[in-house]
Amino acid sequence: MSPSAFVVAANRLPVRWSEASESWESSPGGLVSALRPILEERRGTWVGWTGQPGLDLAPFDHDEIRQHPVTLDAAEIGDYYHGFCNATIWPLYHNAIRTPEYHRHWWRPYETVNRRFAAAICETMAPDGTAWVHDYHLQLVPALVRERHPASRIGFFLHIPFPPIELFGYLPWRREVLRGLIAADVLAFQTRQSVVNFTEAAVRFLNACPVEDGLDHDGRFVRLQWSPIAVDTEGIERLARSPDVAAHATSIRSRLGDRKIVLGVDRLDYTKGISNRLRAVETFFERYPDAASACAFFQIAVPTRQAVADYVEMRERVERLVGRINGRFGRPGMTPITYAYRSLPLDELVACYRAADVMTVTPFCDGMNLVAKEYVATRFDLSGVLVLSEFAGAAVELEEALLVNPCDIDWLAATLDRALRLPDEERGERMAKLRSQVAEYDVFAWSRRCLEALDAAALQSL
Ligand code: ADQ
Repeated sequence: MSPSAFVVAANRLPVRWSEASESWESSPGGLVSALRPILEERRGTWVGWTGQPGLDLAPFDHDEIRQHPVTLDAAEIGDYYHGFCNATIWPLYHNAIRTPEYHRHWWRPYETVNRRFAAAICETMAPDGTAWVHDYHLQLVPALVRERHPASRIGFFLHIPFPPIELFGYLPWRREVLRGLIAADVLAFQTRQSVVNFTEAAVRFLNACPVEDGLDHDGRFVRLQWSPIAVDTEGIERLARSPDVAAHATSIRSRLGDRKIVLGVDRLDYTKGISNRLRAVETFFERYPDAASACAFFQIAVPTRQAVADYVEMRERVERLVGRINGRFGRPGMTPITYAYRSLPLDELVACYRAADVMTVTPFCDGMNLVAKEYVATRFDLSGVLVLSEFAGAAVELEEALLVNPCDIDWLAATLDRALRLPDEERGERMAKLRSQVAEYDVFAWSRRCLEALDAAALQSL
């Protein structure tokens, strides 16, 4: 098989095995749609894990994208994925909201799996090809690919925040991680703050030298780039305008009693601030008489990392809170909070966005948060209000949202009241500005921005 000039590597392949149809199905998502044209044009390959333990498969084509599976066994899924990725790096990079755990027996499998990904990339990529590596699971990969294919171009995109040096410095393998990343040609982050944080860590722990737009390290230049990820704005708006979605949105509204609808949509993750949001809803119902009968709060929680005890406990806590609030404020035929613990197909999700008068996105810390941008993309009639945490990467661009501190329950409760009573004119003006932001800079603009920087790195090295 001829080598690929362009390889994308991420923890997961963009396909899932469906038991029902006994075939691979494309995973929905903006990243895949943004990369599809580039993968097709450059005859690219996607390297990633299938999501199933021990499954050892040869490369195959799906939906015109070459899939190159990487095998992980059950022990590696425990130590590399649930351990180092999601119990060390995830909490550490999200401001240590949970205490990160540092275990040598997790670090070694992380190294091993990163080596396996790098080997898979080198196997499939031409020696002068381009590899675009994604996220915190694969931070050692740039250096490992560079070792074997020194003439390749390597880009890395971090989907989550890069933490301040006071936190990153705790990582026992901080130098190894930095050396892994700094071997890229372009390192891209969701926010300028992450660029600053990475620069400080590389200067302190690797003696890298800041230069314009990047760093010099060991005689090499690495470009640091601020590249906030975005959504397929046009595609989402098209769906939002479709008659089926409109009919579904109307039926959601009528099933919720034709009250004002406040929506929350998140993976059930402790970074997302779901409990605080619910506590704010409770305070709102306490403080503003009739609020519980005038508005319905709808929380959709997507199952995630269900094997991890912390996530199981969080689910119980959230569900207890929902029960308590409904117990306090509900009446026969009127449930203040509707809660769904499941993943939805995109058209149903968009119908929920269309049904919502107010969208609440209140993470304690979030690389970007695509839900906020998706909601805005669906508001073609300029209706709707976005309540957004200052601590989501999206807040940098979506300044016209009603910004909140998710730890300030009183502020959050007061903002719910304000959002529901925002004068039409102000609401329309804010939404128009938000919409021009997501229209101008969509997921295709994002991938162009990242890949142009990588192509420029290729020219510089000629
Ligand atoms: P996530 O933490 O997963 O991503 P987010 O940016 O909100 O967070 O993306 C979630 C995606 O899942 C959205 O595209 C949304 O449509 C989808 N989704 C949400 N609820 C759903 C539901 N009930 N059913 C089906 N789909 C649902 C990480 C980082 C983020 C960063 C992204 C992309 O943590 O900060 O924005 O990567 O870089």
